[in-house]
Amino acid sequence: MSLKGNNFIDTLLEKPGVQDVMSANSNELKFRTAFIPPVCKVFQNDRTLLKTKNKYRFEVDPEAKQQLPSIINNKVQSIVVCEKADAQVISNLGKALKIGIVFSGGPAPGGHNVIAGLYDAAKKANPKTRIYGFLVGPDGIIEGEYTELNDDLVDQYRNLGGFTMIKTGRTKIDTQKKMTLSKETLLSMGLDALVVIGGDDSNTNAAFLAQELYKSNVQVIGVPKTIDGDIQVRDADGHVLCAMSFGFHSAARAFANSISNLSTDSSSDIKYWHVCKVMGRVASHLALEVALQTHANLTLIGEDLADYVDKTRLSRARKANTIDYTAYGITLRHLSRVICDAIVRRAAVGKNYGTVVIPEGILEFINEIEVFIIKLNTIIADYNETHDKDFHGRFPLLDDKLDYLHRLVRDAPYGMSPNIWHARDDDLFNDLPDFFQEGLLTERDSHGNFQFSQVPTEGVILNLVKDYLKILQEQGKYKTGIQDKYFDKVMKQAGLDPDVYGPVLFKNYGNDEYLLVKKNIISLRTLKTALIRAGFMSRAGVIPEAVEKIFKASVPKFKTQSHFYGYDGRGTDPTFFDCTYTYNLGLTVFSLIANGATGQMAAIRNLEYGFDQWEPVGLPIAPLMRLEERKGKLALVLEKSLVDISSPSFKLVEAYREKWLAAFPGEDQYRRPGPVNLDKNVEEDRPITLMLNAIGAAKSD
Ligand code: FBP
Repeated sequence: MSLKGNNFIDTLLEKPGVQDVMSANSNELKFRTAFIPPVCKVFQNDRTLLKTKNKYRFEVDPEAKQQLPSIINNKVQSIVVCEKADAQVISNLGKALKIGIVFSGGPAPGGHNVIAGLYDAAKKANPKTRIYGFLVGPDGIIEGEYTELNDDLVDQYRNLGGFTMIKTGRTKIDTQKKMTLSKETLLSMGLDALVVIGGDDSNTNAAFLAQELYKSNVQVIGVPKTIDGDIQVRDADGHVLCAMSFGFHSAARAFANSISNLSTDSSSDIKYWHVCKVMGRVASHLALEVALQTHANLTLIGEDLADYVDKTRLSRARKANTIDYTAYGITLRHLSRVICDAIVRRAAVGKNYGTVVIPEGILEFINEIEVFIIKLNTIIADYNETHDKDFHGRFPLLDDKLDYLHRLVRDAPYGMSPNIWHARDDDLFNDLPDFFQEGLLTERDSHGNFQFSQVPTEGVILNLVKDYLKILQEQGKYKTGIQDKYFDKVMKQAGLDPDVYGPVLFKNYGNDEYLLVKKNIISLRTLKTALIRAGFMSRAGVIPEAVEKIFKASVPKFKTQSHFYGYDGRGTDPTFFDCTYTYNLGLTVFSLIANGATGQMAAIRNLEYGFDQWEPVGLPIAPLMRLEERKGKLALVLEKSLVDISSPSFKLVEAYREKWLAAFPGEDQYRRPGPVNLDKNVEEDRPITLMLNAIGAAKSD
């Protein structure tokens, strides 16, 4: 678009420096695109081979054996230096190839570097090799939409975040028709290999494509991508083969930087509780890393809450000689109590502010909600299977959807239970606020997954928190602590004796630095009653101004700001760790392809240790697959990894909870991770979660 024609602008543009600062080519961009990530030792050699590692074993699901027979016996392969290259090896490894690459699922920082690594290695092995990028995700394969990558395109995106170069999409190749169309595209292009950069569902797709294309000699290689960090691979004996998917570190660092800034703001302005929902569809890995990066006052971890036991209920039941099953696992109500407890305790030391981190997928770990999610998934999937129009198309409005659910109960034949939606489900569901019902009924993604990012989880939790805080306030249990020095000063300035008023007003006068107004004083009226009873004033008298001021300061104000950290961190530029990790993943992909592998996922072992210990490998996808519920049915998918609550990283977060809550007089314990930097001297060189787990697992001498 030309800017010419406006004299004022034309003159400005001619002035030195103006064009430069108005250009999109920022210094950061120049620095990033010129950066060359270090490569693992094995890739400092021109030729690499694969070495089978028989020591790793997997417990194979019989369903995977049946559905993926050609790749089920794949083994872990290590990339090794080709020591002696005879003519045959040289020709094999230097063949001109045609390779297709596709992004699948949500963006994750570092994806462009996987392409750059593959491109560099492939072109170095044979400049005639051609690399094609399928456009807008798997749809590009199904519809045959692709572009050939060249130096200019690849160089433009080196070390940059997003999947902008070829875009991404969430389509799943899950029907015979889509599989046939995909196969037609790949065969008509004469591809030797397809690279699928994706999460658990996309790597599942890669395995099925590898099976389908096995006889046609088209190799398929997966790459573990997802900011959620839930692709982590261990063998049956617990050996870590892939400690983390790429993109996780960068997203966590971006979230952490923003949340740390909020902590700084809230501890300056001392006015707001910042409620931060962070992405991670199910697993709470991102929330855990954010906790370690920021030391936020309270971080909820879904996997930990699922393990929650309500000890009060248990002991009440024990006394009554009964069993209270509702004491196991957390409910929304329990959860709001946990949060309120933190708020009340900080208020008691004068801190009516703070930061709370809530993982996006927390609802999955709350019993009552998880049941709804599973039931509604099945109802929607059943509807879609038996009708021409899909559920959301047929019932666009919330009322229509609710009416359908009511009908499931109403029209059920007498005495039979024909479906999974019962009158009790209907009643409980009707008690939820509209916006939450709408969220739970939201359209599932193409893989049948519940879209947690679409549900205002933090809103639901906050409403419950606000309600309960009101109750606690009425019960006189939620008060702002008044610093003793301040009370002393205010009273003396008014000519009143603090030692006379103190014991009447406060329950801990003379004992603590922060003074808590007595439980029964919850209003000016009850304050007056207390003063009359103490003989400090008559019924007709007026509360001394200083005393009223102190009382008002003790009434907590709960003000919140909600934030959702997801898409922003997903789009951040990659950290030094992710830049290096992904570039080496790209090199690994090429080695796997050049050496004939298929049905393997490129990975780097020892990510949890220093760079000099990294070991590029190919991991067999099929043996990692398990049956999981998708679209209301059991389907084979790559197993998701959840936060291990016995891991050192979680145990440390648990141990530091009290410290980070800082419900004591004095400074908070916030940590400043700083922005994503691409500088290994400023940024830590790997996710803190990985570092701690590795240190924690190491045997001491
Ligand atoms: P992937 O598993 O595809 O990497 O995506 C993960 C994620 O970023 C989740 O954290 C989030 O719940 C979801 O994508 C959001 O999806 P969408 O982009 O469809 O809104």
